[in-house]
Amino acid sequence: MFTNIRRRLVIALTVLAGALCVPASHGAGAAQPIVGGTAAVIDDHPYAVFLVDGRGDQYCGGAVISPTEVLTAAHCALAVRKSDLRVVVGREHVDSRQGEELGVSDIWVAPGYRDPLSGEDIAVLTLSERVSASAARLPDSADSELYEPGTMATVVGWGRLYENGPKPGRLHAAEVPMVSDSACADVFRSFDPETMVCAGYAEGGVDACQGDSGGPLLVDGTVVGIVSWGDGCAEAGKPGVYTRVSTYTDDIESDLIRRTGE
Ligand code: 4AZ
Repeated sequence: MFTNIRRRLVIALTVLAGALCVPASHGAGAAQPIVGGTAAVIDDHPYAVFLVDGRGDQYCGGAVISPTEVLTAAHCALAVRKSDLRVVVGREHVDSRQGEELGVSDIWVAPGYRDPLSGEDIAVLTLSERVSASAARLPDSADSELYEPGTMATVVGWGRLYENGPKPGRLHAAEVPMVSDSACADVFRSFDPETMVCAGYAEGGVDACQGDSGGPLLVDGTVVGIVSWGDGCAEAGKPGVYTRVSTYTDDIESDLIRRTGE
């Protein structure tokens, strides 16, 4: 009798453990968040913001870098009239009312920016009010170890689950390894190691995608990259291309000091 109960208990616990241990992945080929990532909690990425256009639609990402500044891609900052652009801070689900929405009082765009493929795809939005969300760190201009090929980085955003696929409507995060400049230059003729850096697996499967632009690529909480461009999403042999943030840290910090004295 006693052993029977014990055996049932063991069976019940085994079933329960099995249910709890189902992997988060949805099987090969299934659509996954960002591409190949998982749903993420805003409290784990409090610096992560999204940009909405005049119709209130999410179209890009960004990262809080100070109480009044958001880092994003130049092509995101210039896509919408400044008076229409709103920054949403602290909201995990696009359709919720969590967090806050702020206007933009000023936009700094890298002076040499023309289009993403030419590099310099970086901008700083000044928010109309201060936010309490904790900021992501900027890399030192000499922080080369964060860019070591193979270093694992996290990309977060509200973008598509696969090329031309649906948007999940919530924050997702994925892990990708940093790629060497020479490997990236072999793939993309317009790759510029001064202003860009690549990340992704040789076999593909994990990547940023449409709508993730402007969002951060982080190593240990430091924004090493900004989602900029790519050839499709998560294809084998085609890493994502990010703006190399360390090239601009001095520019961003001197601009910040000039305008806010902080
Ligand atoms: C985009 O269109 C986009 N796979 C962003 C990132 C990548 C591709 C496209 C990288 O916003």
